[in-house]
Amino acid sequence: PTQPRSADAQRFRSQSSTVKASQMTALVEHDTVITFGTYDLLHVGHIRLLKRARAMGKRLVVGVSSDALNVAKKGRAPVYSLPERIEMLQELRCVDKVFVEESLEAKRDYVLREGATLLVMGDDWAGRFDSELADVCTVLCIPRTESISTTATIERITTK
Ligand code: C2G
Repeated sequence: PTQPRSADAQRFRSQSSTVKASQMTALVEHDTVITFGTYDLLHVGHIRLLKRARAMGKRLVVGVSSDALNVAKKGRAPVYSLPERIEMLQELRCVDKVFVEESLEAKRDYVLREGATLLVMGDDWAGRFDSELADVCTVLCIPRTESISTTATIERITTK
């Protein structure tokens, strides 16, 4: 479903003086925006990232990490299984398509396959993919939401 540009997008754009000149092309409206992640114990930090990414284009495609990839990335299995994580993401208004991300190294293939021209990630990934993907899409890393994470939530619950 296509949606009108949200107030969140307007706000983000109006803060664009914090975006480097090299990233200004990211502020042009894109057709397909892509992002990746595990999205385990879905929380407000994830939602804000997805909403902002969606606001930069006409559709948002999300590559959700397989359970095995999450073990490789974080050394533990996700709390929610892959089918559960896919189902929740698919129900979000800001998400148009979900596919499984099997490997961190396959970004170029995913970007080309999905026809994405903009990759948006949280700034914990800043500088990781920019040069590698520069010829296929624009890469934009946006600020993470402070003081919330899946890992911190797990710790909070398990230490009580
Ligand atoms: N995120 C955020 N604020 C938080 C937590 C997460 O903006 N407080 C963002 C992350 O920066 C990422 C997305 O939400 O862009 C998904 O986060 P994770 O589920 O932790 O996924 P991650 O391990 O970063 O996986 O190929 C790249 C990886 O698969 C990304």
